[in-house]
Amino acid sequence: MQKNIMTLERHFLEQQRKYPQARGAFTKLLTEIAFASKVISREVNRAGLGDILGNAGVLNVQGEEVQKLDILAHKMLINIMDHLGLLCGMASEESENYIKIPDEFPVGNYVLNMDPLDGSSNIDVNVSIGTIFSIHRKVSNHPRVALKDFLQPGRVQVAAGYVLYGSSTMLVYTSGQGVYGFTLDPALGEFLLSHESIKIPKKSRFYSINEAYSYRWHTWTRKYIDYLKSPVKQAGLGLSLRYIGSLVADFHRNLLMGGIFVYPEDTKTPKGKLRLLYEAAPLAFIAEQAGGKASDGMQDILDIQPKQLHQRTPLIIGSSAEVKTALRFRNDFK
Ligand code: AHM
Ligand code: MG
Repeated sequence: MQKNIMTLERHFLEQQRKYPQARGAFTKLLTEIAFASKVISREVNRAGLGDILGNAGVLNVQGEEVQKLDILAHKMLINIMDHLGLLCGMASEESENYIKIPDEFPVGNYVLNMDPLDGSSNIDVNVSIGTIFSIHRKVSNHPRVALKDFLQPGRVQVAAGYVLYGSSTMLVYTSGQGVYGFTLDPALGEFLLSHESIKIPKKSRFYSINEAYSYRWHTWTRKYIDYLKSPVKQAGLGLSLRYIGSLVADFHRNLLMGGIFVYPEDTKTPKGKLRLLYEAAPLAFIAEQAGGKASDGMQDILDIQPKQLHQRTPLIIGSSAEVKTALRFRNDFK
């Protein structure tokens, strides 16, 4: 018998039935993020063409110049999300300050943190990139929105996810009831459930770190990576190195295949490079829901109380056992 085709909409309806806390507003919010990601996906797929048209001096249909994709993704998400009455504000990697909902629109009970298009070095060269998002409840008493609404630990996220624009477009999300992956069927324009209850494999196959920076690593990182490459470890596991330089793509591969991603603190970036609110925390939520682990070296990423919107953090994320081993090295060789 043919399997039921599970669209995102049907999945959300079923989730709503199972978990009454997944209310309509929340479902609508995720649905609109998915819609925005379809628009971004279309633009990403036409990126090369945009350049060709741009070079020919042609403007797009709105008569605007072709924009950089990350800015376009940022504007697209704001444009699709700001008037729905679901959000009270947004924070984006592309905006220094948080984004308020314009006065003419009502505010809702949720906050959206996002990296509209992550993997900037890969955007122009046709290599996988992604959108990362994180949703929190409004916590301040402010009638519209306050900084406090954004500076919440990852542990209280109500949902988080990413969209990977790769060989296909995939949306992976969690709302605390497991991790689900949907693949975009380009002909239907629908996300269809392709990965149910994703669990990160216990056995690691890959490690991901930018080895070019080894000259600036601290001792623990050098010792840990040496250990991963040692004959003893290799004999047991046969780990391979993969590093795309797009966090979403590196994380996604390790989530499905088993592995660890490390962007550590080092002499050039003492606090790491990646951003807590819209890169590390959402992926940490997914990692934990998939049975994995995420740490900054001292505590779980999800327990960090953010102090700034664009706060950076070291990130060690992936298969639980592998992350624990990395933490042992960090503890033993400070
Ligand atoms: P970005 O937000 O400017 O794209 O930077 C984040 C990206 C991540 O996707 C990736 O993991 C990391 O930067 C790669 O950095 P590096 O080139 O230093 O290894
Ligand atoms: Mg980014």
